[in-house]
This record gives sequence, structure tokens and C-alpha cells, in this order.
Amino acid sequence: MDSEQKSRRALLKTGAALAGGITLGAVGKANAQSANPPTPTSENASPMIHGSKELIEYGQRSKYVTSVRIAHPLGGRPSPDVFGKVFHVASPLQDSVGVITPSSLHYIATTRGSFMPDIDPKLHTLTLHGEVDRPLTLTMDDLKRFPSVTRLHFIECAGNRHNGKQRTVQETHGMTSCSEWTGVLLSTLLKECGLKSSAKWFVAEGAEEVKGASSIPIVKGMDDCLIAYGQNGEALRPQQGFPLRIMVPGFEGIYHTKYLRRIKVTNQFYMNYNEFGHLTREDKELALGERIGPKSVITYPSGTQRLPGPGFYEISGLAWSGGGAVKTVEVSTDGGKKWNRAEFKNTPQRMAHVRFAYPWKWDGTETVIMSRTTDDIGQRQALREEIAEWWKVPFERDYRVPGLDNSVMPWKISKDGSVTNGLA
Ligand SMILES: Nc1nc2c(c(=O)[nH]1)N[C@H]1C(S)=C(S)[C@@H](COP(=O)(O)O)O[C@H]1N2
Ligand SMILES: [Mo]
Repeated sequence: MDSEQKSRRALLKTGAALAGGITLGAVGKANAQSANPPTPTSENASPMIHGSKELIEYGQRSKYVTSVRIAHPLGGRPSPDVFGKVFHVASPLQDSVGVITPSSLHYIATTRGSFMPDIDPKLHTLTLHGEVDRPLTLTMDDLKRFPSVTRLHFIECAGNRHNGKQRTVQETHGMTSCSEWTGVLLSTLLKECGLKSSAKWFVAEGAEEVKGASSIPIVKGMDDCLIAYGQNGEALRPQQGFPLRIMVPGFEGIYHTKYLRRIKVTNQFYMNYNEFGHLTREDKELALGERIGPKSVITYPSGTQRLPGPGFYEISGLAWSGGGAVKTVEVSTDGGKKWNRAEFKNTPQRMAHVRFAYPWKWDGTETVIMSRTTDDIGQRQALREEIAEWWKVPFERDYRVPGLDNSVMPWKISKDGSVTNGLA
């Protein structure tokens, strides 16, 4: 590196420091432009961002955008903990727009708290074996030679449940996210292996010590399971299972094994470590029972946000279902007396978040807003009181829904515009 290159590098570093917020005056004369910043006037109010290596190479968001993930109360432990293990981490849905969760903000869940494997993709392989004619071991390069698909899918942790103690939508619903996933359909690989007629289930196993293995009906595997290496236009993040994970669209999060290294096709249900919460070994029952129900939540306005005053607002939120595509979303602005059809901001896709909205003129009185959804196969998201009635138990506002909680979420709007948890 000659001295000119060196001083150029130093300059680039100065640029980085500037982007980090050091006052322009402290930079000195090295960079004439920065030494004489334009005086902010009404015409020219914002300072310029100076290019830095980091900013040019991989990009950075504006320093004014500060939305971050948080450790989810579900884990009951910090993430990372003192050992560097990661538990449940929730996505900031209150700041979300559109339907894609940025990879940096995708929720994270580890079944028992885990270190995240730091896998060299050149050394990683996926083995498919068991009840097949031709077992296969594929490198990442091999996998990328198969025809690929790109699909929008949500994932949701079974622990994504809301109660009256949570304050924000990040706490109530932040254990779900939606990405565009790219990879090879599992059916493509299984056809290459040749399934034996004894093939009834498969077990997807991850590379870390807890393995993240689950038994999944082979019919589901041949339907829409996706062996994904891409997320939102680039490689998966380590938190999402780099270099490979399986997507089991619509099934609860735990089935979506990360750091995927082995698929064993079996002739029966295998009782794996992950099966602690799964109540059935009957494939149809499991396929129905472990599927996320139709669910929706209003993300704006939501808990701890504030409406500045009476007037027009676009109520906005997310809806999804493990039963297919979302069919309708309804919004109530009067505590459930009247339900109004919401509009979609994008085309609903199978097992993917859809963004809905409802235009609303708030008159400044206290009220409760909520949303409910239906899906392709005719399921409807239920109110907590309807679920209590179904189970024939007395209803209390903070009733704990058994199993997966896809009940309707109410947000209370007070006269001063403050938004709080309607279950509190
Ligand atoms: N290998 C492995 N896969 C795993 C897990 C794990 O701990 N290890 N956690 C599961 C759980 S409980 C969920 S909810 C999803 C979460 O996926 P995400 O972290 O990409 O959001 O991954 C699943 N796959
Ligand atoms: Mo999970």
C-alpha cells in the first residue's frame, strides 16, 4: 500500500467516524469538505453522510432508525446470556411496514438455548437416507445445482402468546416473522433419492448439540417443504440456520430445523428430543394440530404508541395462517360490536404474512380496536371469550388459551390517545 492509498484509507475511516456522529469540527483539516460543513438553513437542513468502507460495502440503516430485537419474556432469560447462549428473541413488529421482516430483525428461537453453530459452508453437507432407494450426500454447491424456488413464508414460535402483562406488540406477537426464502423443494430431493413404499415420516436434524430434530409426515415433505439456503435475497443469517434450514410452511416454528445436515426418512414416528410438547403420533392429527391457526394483530396503533389527537388514521397490521393464504381480515374500532372489512396491501400468499389496513377517523373517545382473520380453508380467528366458551370454562379477560394462542388481540385507545394492552 503506498502512502497515498494509506491516507485515502485514513480518510475513509474519518468518514466512518463522522457517520458515527462525531462533530465535524473535530475532524480537522484533512478533509476540506468536512472541515467546512454547510451551515444548516431552512433550505439545507441536514448534514451529509460521508461514505465509509462499511457503508459502501454492505450498507447501513440511518442512525435515526433505531428499531431493535429484544429478549422475549417467554425465555425468562436474557439473550445472549452470560455464556453467550441465545434463547427467544422478538422482532419489533410495531415498527414493521410491508410484509418482509428484514433478516437483521427476524425473530430468533432456540429450543433449549443454544450457541449458534458457525458453519463453514464449504464443509457442510446434507445427507438424505433411511427409507429411500438411493441415499444422497450433497454439498452446498451440489444443492445449488438443483432447480430452485423462491417463496414468501412466515415462521411462528409456538410460544408466541399474548397476555395482559405485555406492553408492546413486540412482546405480544414478536415471535413471528416473514421472509422470502430460496432453496430446493424437499420433494425434488426425495424424488432424486426414490422413496420406498415404507416411507411414512421423516426426521430433519440440525448440526448443533440439541439437533432441533422433529418427526414430520412424509406427505408434508412431498408437498411444500423447502430446503432453504437463501433469505431475502442473500444467504441465510447464522441466527436463521446458515447455511441451510428446512421450511415446513404453516407448521409451528420448532419444525423448521436450522443448520440442517440430515434428513432421515422413516417408517414410523420417531420420538425425538423436540417432541416434548407434541401430543400425537398420528400423522393427520399432527399435521392439523401443529399447524398455526389463522391469526392477525394490529401493529399500528399498538401498545405504548400514542395517537396525537382525533382525526384520520390508517390502522395497519399483519395476518397469517398455517392453513393456507389469508382470505379476509376484519377490523373493529368499537370493541367488537361492528366488524369492517380491511383491505390488503399485498397479494395474500400461502403461509405468508399479509399486510392489512383499515382507514379510521378517531373521534377522540375511549375505545378498543382489534382485528380478526379467515383463511383459505374456512378457519376463522376466534375471540378469547369464544375459545373459553368452546372449552366450557368461565371467561376472564386474561384467560389463558390452551395450546397455540391465535386469539384476537385487543388494543385500548384512551382519551389522551395512549394505546395500551386491551387484555390488561
Ligand atoms: N437446529 C435448530 N433448529 C431450530 C431450533 C433450534 O434450537 N435448533 N429452534 C426451533 C424453534 S423453537 C423455532 S420457533 C424456529 C425459529 O426460527 P428462527 O430462529 O429462524 O426464527 O426454529 C426452530 N429450528
Ligand atoms: Mo419455537
